[in-house]
Amino acid sequence: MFNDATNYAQQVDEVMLFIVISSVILLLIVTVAMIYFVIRYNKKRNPVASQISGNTKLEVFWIAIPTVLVLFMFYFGYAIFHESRVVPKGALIVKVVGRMWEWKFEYNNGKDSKELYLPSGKPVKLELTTLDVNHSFYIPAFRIKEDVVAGRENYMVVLPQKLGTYDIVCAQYCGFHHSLMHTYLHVVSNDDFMKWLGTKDSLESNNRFQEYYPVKKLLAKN
Ligand SMILES: [Cu+2]
Repeated sequence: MFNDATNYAQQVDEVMLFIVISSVILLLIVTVAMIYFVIRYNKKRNPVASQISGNTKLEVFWIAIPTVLVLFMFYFGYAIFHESRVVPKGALIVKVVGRMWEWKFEYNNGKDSKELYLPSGKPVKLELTTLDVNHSFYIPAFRIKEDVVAGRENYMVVLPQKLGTYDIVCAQYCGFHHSLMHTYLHVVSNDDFMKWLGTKDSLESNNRFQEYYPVKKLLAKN
């Protein structure tokens, strides 16, 4: 379950596990108490109901425990969120452009690509924009997802630390071909990244943008 594709993927998994385990424990406690009360206080065993006016100690206990638990969940979640929002100095900046129904990545030397290439071990700021409707940029293996909102610039910070190819998907329903809005992230060594960045395989070689866009053309085809 745990993975170390980024600096915080493992932490996200740990928080998730913490939340799941504490929820399961609470569920068991509540369920067992419920079953106990149903049996212990049914009509046969307890024909006359007794009135209880309250129990301060018990009430403080069941307010304090969940409050502490929720604060813990918030703290761990926020700490990781914070990491994904603070842009470290010298971060590589890549522009991510969403569009019905695909992604485009622009590097500051003018190169653009349909698949995202990132060097391992270097912090990256992904600047998220859309040319049309709202999308959501999601890298499941990195445990990170950020809305790409029309008319607004959003961003995310990642530190890839394991070579490999990962899925990138759109996580916000954005129309007819939303499910096809998928591409790949290649985390490569720094040398390979520099080599790739220097080569020219531009959008012209891959015309899916034109194929799907504009929408009118697409609808006419069907
Ligand atoms: Cu989308």
